[in-house]
Amino acid sequence: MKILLNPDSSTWKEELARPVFKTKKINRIVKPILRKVRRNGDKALIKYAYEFDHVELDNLQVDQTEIKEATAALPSDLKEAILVAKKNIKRFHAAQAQPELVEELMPGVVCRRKSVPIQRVGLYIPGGTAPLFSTVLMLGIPAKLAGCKEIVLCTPPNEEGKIHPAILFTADLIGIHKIIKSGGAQAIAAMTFGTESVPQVDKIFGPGNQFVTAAKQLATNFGVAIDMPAGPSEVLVYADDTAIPAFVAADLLSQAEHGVDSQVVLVTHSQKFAKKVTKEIEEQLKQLPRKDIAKKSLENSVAIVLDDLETALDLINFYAPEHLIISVEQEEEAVQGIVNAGSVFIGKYTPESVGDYASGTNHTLPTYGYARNYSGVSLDSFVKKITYQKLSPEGLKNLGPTVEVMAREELLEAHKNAVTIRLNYLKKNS
Ligand code: HSO
Ligand code: ZN
Repeated sequence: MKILLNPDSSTWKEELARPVFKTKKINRIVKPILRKVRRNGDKALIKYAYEFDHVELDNLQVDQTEIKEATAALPSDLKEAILVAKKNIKRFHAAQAQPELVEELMPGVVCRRKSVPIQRVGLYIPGGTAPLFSTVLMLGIPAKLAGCKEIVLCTPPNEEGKIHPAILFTADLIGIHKIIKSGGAQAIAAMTFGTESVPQVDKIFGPGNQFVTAAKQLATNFGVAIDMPAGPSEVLVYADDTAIPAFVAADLLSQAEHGVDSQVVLVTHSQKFAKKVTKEIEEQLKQLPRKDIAKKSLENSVAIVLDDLETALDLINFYAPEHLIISVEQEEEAVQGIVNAGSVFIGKYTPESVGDYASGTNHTLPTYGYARNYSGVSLDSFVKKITYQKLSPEGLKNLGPTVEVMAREELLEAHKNAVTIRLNYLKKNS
């Protein structure tokens, strides 16, 4: 990891550039997949499972015996851990529910706003090098709490046609019963258009590789919403001399091991501290099973030494990290100064991993600088808000003239008339 000393703010963009995606090339592969799934439904999914996952599937949907087998296969400490995580995530997300809003704005003019669940949602859970059953909790729990009517989960099978037992156990635990053995762009296509086995959905959630991300983006052309534009995992650690270099190194490595394109950044106030951390990284890296992945992503990563808190905050807000760890003496000042970040981890005893699994916050967060304008997934992501208004005769008398004047000025006579006709009626009949 290279160390930069007080880089001028004009160079931040370049020094902190995230890895670029070649979307054109990827879209060229993904578009025909979408087309074929739309046309051939399950048949296309089975064909792609053979081609990409190297498995011949008879059935796309996971059945009850597979769930039972998975539950039996799982060690009890893992089941207990999943239960603890579920409890925290459920409680924190349930607390996000907003009661219906009712306001009488003028006598007889009442407006309301209510959260209504998105009816059909699709959850994508990647398989591959790390089976992210924690993501089943992060997406499934708020979907259930929100009251989504139909929840479908797609995840790729292995070469034996099986899904990781922890994914099955977790899905079953939270009450998701439609689990489809399909991954990649084809799974996104299936949820976008619907197939014989996969229901069409209104919104698609979940992380994935570049093909999944591209397919999700294309799905939005067909009336499907997506959680957010996704990119590789990232963490920025802001630490001063009061932090423990070994902890900081461990946190940086925890995100570096996600994928070769992950990015980790250290912001600190002394070169000496930065050097201690890089030395620690080298030591800890040796022990990691995924050291090759972490090593690659460390090549995209940087330690930045800045003189003061103010500049550090400017840089952090400029970068807008998905995860931000703050381990500095002026902790509260730093926390208050943050305006762009997905989720913030405060103090030296709060590793980012706790948010990935079990603290209660959601781990589906905006990457790639989208923390400037997106929030992470929450209960809100699974609802939409409908507004209502009701006017009594008194209300229309109070508000009608205002609308008549405005409509007249916009030269929209029919709008004005919809009010006038009623006011005249009231005059005649009172
Ligand atoms: N850090 C990842 C989520 C995750 N980590 C799942 C471990 N499992 C993206 O925020
Ligand atoms: Zn993680």
